[in-house]
Amino acid sequence: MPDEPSQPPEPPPSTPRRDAGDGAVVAERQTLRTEPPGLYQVVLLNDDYTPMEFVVMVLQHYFQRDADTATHIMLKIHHEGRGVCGVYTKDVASTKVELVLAAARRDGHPLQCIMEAA
Ligand code: TYC
Repeated sequence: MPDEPSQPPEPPPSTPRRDAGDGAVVAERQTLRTEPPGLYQVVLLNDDYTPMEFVVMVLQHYFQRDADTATHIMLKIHHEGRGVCGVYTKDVASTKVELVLAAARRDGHPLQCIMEAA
């Protein structure tokens, strides 16, 4: 195999290039900005049929609340119509909503669980 001339590696095609004036083309350094992930609150809505014990179980099992905190949040939802269970990234919030709704439907409860931008 013939010796290859020692050339610097080509930048990837998407890298902006400019002529440095001496005929050489250099790759510009790009400042990469990554947006912080958006946060979403998972909210439970009140209804007249879902048992209080089931809502407390949901808050403990899916949102890692201790018994006292879960009861407090459940009563807040019961009296005010809605309550925040926790704040998560989009994928985590979406998964929690799906899991809570699946558990509620499995047990025959009409519990509503939604996510909204925090
Ligand atoms: N209001 C329900 C009852 O009296 C209890 C309840 C609380 C239901 C919170 C839903 O998200 C909820 N059994």
